[in-house]
Amino acid sequence: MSMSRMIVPASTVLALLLTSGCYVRTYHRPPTARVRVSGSAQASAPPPPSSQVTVTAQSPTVATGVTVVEATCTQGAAEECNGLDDNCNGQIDEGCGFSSGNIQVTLAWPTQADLDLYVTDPNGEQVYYQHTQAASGGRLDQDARGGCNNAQADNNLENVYWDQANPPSGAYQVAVHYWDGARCSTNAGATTFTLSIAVGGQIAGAYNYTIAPGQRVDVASFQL
Ligand SMILES: [Ca+2]
Ligand SMILES: [Ca+2]
Ligand SMILES: [Ca+2]
Repeated sequence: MSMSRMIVPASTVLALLLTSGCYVRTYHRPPTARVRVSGSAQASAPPPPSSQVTVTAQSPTVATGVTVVEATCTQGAAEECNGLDDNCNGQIDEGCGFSSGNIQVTLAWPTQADLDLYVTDPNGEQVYYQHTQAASGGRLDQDARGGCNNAQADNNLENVYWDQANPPSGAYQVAVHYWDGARCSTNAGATTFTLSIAVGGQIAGAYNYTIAPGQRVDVASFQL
């Protein structure tokens, strides 16, 4: 819509209003104030969520023996609780009771072994089952199969995430350990796990590795 405008000096407006008996309230808008424009025709798209704005990662470095899983996701597919992003939305196993965020590292495995996920942040602070909250914002959802605990809804997934807008920059290291403190864990024998890393709403890497009881493997590291 367009309108023609006529510029009238403020003093003239004031004089007219005073003579007509109207009360005039004036205020000044700061020169930097923003004006909100409504209407759908020219409305711009809403900004993306903060989880997808600024954070990117260099391609993770992978340890010897770790197999890189090629992307197999399908848009619209059902998201299974398997340590992979099945529906290509950049979140791993959403709907399985775990949190996501600007960084998400998810470990899944198919046996009764007690595997443990360790993610070390750029400050050297390690997030794992005995230290589930880091000062940098890192969180571990649960210690799956902790001491062969079967009480959890899903006993074969561990998930570490940073859900703030800007996790600290620097190097992150991801490791997995096979707890061998009891036969209820080690009876499972060698176990092949799947681990995925998502950064800034995109999958940075997905991996497989066959781990033996008592072994610890530094799966991957990545840099923000
Ligand atoms: Ca997903
Ligand atoms: Ca999945
Ligand atoms: Ca565990």
